[in-house]
Amino acid sequence: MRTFWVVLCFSLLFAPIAQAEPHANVTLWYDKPAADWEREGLPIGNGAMGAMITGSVASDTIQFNEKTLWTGGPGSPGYDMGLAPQSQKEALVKVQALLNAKVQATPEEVAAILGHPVSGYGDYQSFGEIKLTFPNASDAPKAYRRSLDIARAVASVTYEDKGVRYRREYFASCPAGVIVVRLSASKPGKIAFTAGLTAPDNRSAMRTAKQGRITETGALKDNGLKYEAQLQVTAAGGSRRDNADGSVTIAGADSAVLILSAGTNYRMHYPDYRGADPHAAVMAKVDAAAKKSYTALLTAHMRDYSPLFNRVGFNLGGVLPDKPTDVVRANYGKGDEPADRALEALYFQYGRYLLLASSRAGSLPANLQGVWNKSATPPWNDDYHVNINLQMNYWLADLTNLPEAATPFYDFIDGLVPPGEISAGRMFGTRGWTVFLNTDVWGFTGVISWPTAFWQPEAGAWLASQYYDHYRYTLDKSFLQKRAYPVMKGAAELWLEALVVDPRDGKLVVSPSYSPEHGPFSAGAAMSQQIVYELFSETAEAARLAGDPAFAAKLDTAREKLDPGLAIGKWGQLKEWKEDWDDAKDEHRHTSHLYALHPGFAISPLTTPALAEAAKVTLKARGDSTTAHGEAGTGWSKAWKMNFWARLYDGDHAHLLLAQLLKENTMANLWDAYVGPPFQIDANFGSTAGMAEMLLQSQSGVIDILPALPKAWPQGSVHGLKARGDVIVDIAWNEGRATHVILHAGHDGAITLRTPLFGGKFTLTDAVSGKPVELTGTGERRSFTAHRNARYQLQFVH
Ligand code: FUC
Repeated sequence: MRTFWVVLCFSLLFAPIAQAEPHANVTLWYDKPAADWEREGLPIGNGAMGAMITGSVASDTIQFNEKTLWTGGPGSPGYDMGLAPQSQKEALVKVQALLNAKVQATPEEVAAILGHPVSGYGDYQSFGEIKLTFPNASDAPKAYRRSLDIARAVASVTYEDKGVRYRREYFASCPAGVIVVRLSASKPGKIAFTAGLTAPDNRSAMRTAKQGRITETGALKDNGLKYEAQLQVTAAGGSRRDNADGSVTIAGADSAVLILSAGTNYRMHYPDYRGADPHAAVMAKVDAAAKKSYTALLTAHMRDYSPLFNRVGFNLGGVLPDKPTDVVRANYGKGDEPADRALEALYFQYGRYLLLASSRAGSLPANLQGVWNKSATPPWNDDYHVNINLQMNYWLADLTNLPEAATPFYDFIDGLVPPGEISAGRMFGTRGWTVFLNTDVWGFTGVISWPTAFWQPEAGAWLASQYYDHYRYTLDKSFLQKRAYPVMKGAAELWLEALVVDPRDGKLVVSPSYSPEHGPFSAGAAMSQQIVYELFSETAEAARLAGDPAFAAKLDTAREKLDPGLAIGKWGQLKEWKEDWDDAKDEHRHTSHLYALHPGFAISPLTTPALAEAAKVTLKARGDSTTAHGEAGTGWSKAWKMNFWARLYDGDHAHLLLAQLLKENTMANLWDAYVGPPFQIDANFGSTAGMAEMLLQSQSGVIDILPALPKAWPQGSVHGLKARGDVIVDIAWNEGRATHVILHAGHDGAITLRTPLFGGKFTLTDAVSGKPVELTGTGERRSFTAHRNARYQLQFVH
C-alpha cells in the first residue's frame, strides 16, 4: 500500500513535467540520441556558456563551452596583435604607387611590400564535457524522444526502460549563470549514475570531488589562461559518493540535479586581457544555484527567457507533422505545404532562440559558431570574421526585437577601439581606429595570413555603421552620444586621413582595396567605397545630433570628393571594381559590392531604380539560387542573398533562397552548414533577418508593410517586429494582402507608411479609442503624427 502511494505521488509530481511540451510548432524533436555532435546535437546556452544535448541512454555526454576560453593572445609566443613592429606607412605608399602604375596587383606582390608574419592568433576552445554513465540502463529503451522547446529554452530526453519512464531536462539559465540538468523517473529509487568532467589535453587539469561538488582547475598550455569549472551533483533520496578520481556516484535516488558553471581569468581589456582568478565567481554561481530548488531555477530561467522570445510571433498557417524534425527537414519542398510553412516559421524562431542562447549581456558576442564548439582547432578558429559574418550575426537583433542580445557586440567593438587605434597609426599613420578581416578575443587588429589577401580595412567602418542603425531603431540619444558617435567618429577619422586621390578621375578612394576574399588588389573597389561613403553620411548625421557640427562639415566636404562605388558595367551589372572587370560567369560567394543595397541604404528600387536593376543583374549572375553550387552556395552567402532580394522587393526570389538553404545547407538540428559541415551560425541569423525583411522594411524612412511577400506565403501573421523610428509592427495577411496592421509607437513624431499592395485603400484609427487618425499623402505613401505609447490600427478595404 505504501508503495502505491509513493508511486502515485511520484506520478503526480512527474505529470506536469511530462506534459510540459505544449509548444509543438516551436519544438525540435528526434526519436534517437544524437550520433553526431555537429549535425544532430541540440544546443542550449545562456550567452556566456553553451552546451550540446546528445542524450544517449547508457552514457550521456554533455559537451560545454564558455566564451572566454581561447588560446592565443598575451602569453602565447610572439603575440603582436597582428601588427608589424614599425610603421607601415611607407610600405603602404609604395603599394599605392604600384596600383597607380599597374591598376591591379596580386596578393603576393602586395605582401612582398606590406606583409609580415603573424603569430599567437587564437582558437576558441571546448571547455570540456560532463560525462554521465548509467549502470542500470539497457541498450534498447522504448519511446525515446529528445527535444528542444525553443519557447522555454529547455531540452529534454525521455524514454522507458524496464517499466520505468525516465526524464532528463537541460537548460542554461542566464540569471543564474549556470547550466542545469535534472534526472527523474516515474518510480522512486531508480536514478543511479556516475558524473564526471573531462577536458581536452591542451591544458593542465586538476579534478577533485567533495560533497558532490566536482571542481576542475587548470590553465591552457598555450597562453597560461586560467580556467575553472564546478559541477554540483545533488540527489533526492538514495546515496551519494565522492570518488577519488574526481567523479561523483549517485545510487538509488528518486531524482538528481546537476549544476554547472565555468569561467576563466580572461578580461576584455587591452593590452593584458587578464582579470581575476575565476574561482570565486564560478563558486559563487554554483553555490547560489545549489541553494535553490530545481523549480525555482527553472521558473527564474523562463521568466528571463520567455518574455524576450515571445515578443515576436510568426505564423504561416502551417502545422508541423507529428514526425521528428530531421524527417520534416528532409521532406521539405516535397509537397507537404503546411509542413514546409511550419518548418520555415520554426527556422525563423530558431534564429532568435540561437541569438538569445549565444549572446547575452556581460559576455563576448556570438562567434562563427555562436557559443558552441567542441574542437581545439575549430574551422576558421571559430573567431570573429568582420567582412560579413559577425555583422550578419546581429542583423536580426533590432529587427526581431532582441536588442538586449546585441549588448555583447557593442561591448566587443568598443573594446577593439584601443588596439584598433594602434593599428590605424601603425598601418596607415592616421588617427582613428580600424580592424581588418577578422579578429579574436585578444585585440587582434592586424592582417592575418599574408600573402593571402585578408586586407579589409573598411571593416571598422562597417561595424561602426551597425551602431548607428541601432540608434535609428531606438532613437536612443544617450546610446548615440555615448556609444555610437565615438566609435563612428574614430572610424571616420581614419578614412578622412587615409583616402587618396585616384589619378584616373581625381576622386577620393580607398587604396589598396580588396573586394572581400576575391580581389585583385586595386584602388577603390565598390564595397570599400560604399562603406566609407555610408560611414561619412551617417557620421555627419550623428555628429549634428551629438552637437559636433564642425566634424559633420569636414565629412560633408570629403564626401563630395569621394567615389561612391556605385557604377553600372558593360553587361548591366553593378561593378565590383572601379575597372569593368566583372565576369558574368563568376559565382564567387561574396557579393559585397551590393553592400549599398543591404545592409546599406544607398540602393533602393524606390530611389535608385537603375542601380536596383543593376544589382539584380549582378545577383542573377553571381549564383542565382537556381544555379548556386559550391562557392555561391555557402549558407551565409544564400542568407545574404535572401536579404538582397527582399530589399529588391522580390519575395519569390528571397523565398527560393530560403528553400535552398533549408534543402542544402541545413542539418538535422537546423543548424546552418557552410557547404555540408562545418556548422557556421551566420546563415541561421542572416536568414531569420531575411525573412523579417520580406515582411517589414524601414531603411528608407518609410515603414514598408509586406514589401517582399512570396507567393508561397499567401496567408500568415507576424507580431512584434521592429521598424526604425522605434515602432513595433504587427501584421496579418490573407491572399497575399495585408488585412490588419497594428503600429505601436515608441516616440512622438511623424510615421510614413508604404503599402504597395493595397491600392491606398485603408483607414487608420487609434487602436484604443477607435477614433480615426488623419492621414496625409497619396498613393503608396501616407503619413500621420504618432504619439508615444499609442497604438494605431490600419484596416484595409480590398
Ligand atoms: C568569410 C567567408 C568564408 C567563411 C569565413 C568564416 O571570410 O568568405 O566563406 O565563411 O568567413
